[in-house]
Amino acid sequence: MKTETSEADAPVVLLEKRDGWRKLILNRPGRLNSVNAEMHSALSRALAEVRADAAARALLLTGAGRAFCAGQDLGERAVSAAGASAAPDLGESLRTRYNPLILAIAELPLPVVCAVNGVAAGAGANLALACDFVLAARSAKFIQAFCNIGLVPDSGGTWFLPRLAGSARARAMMMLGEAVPAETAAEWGMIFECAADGELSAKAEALAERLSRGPTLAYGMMKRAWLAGATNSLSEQLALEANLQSRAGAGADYAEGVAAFREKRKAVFRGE
Ligand code: T3D
Repeated sequence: MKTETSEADAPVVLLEKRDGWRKLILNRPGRLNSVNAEMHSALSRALAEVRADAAARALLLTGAGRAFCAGQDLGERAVSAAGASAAPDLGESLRTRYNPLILAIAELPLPVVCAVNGVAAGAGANLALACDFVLAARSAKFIQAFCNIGLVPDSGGTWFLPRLAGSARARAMMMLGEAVPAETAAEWGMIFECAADGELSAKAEALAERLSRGPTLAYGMMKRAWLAGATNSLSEQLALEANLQSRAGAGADYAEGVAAFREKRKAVFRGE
């Protein structure tokens, strides 16, 4: 278990090792897991650790306590503003902290499951949407809270949200800043699934475990293709698919998958 310690000596991020997958927990429950500078550093290190870990084939992200994540720690912003002659450059904060965090998740060559255990607001909502599977507890809600404090949605919200929820719903969420319950988010296709509160953790863990036994190399390439598909022309995307399939087809998992099909047994993928 990783122990990134805060001033109060509480670990702000926990990284737990499971058989074939890793569990990353945002752990500032008293501040609804809002993200301060210390948590940014800890998350960055934890994600780099997962990426370098050859035994990690899926990642589960969740929050401790009653919230998933309330976005930027606004207490930290108040301190910065009071101590500075000019307002802090929030663009710089995005460039150096939030943007690398979102890219680290979107470009992690492993499936990322997000278990939204409670409210997900501001950058916290968009952190969830950057993951490959979002499961949310029935009592959870998603809030594009930025407009409530005079900001523009960030952390990929203007990119992910219209693609997932559709333009009309994305605009309403962003401009009204109202809470969207987990059940509605699932109906809209904004998230994968809404689960009973008491079942969320087990469902998300079972999914991470299942994914950790899948064709990891192919999963990583799927993520690349999805990202590239947002801007590629059809012919560019077809060319990319052909390149990725060359690599997948040369992999051990393809050989195993075809052999298992022919032998009428379940494939045992090694992720290669
Ligand atoms: O600055 C940059 O770097 C740019 C990037 C910005 C990215 C962003 O994420 S901007 C958006 C920041 N987030 C928000 O605006 C959300 C603020 N929080 C809320 O709107 C509400 O707290 C929630 C809707 C999330 C939850 O409401 P509720 O009623 O369940 O809880 P609460 O009572 O409001 O909060 C409980 C405690 O957590 C409370 O502290 P207290 O009074 O018990 O001492 C509250 O102040 C604290 N808290 C909640 N959110 C934050 C927070 N503390 C610091 N930062 C927060 N974001």
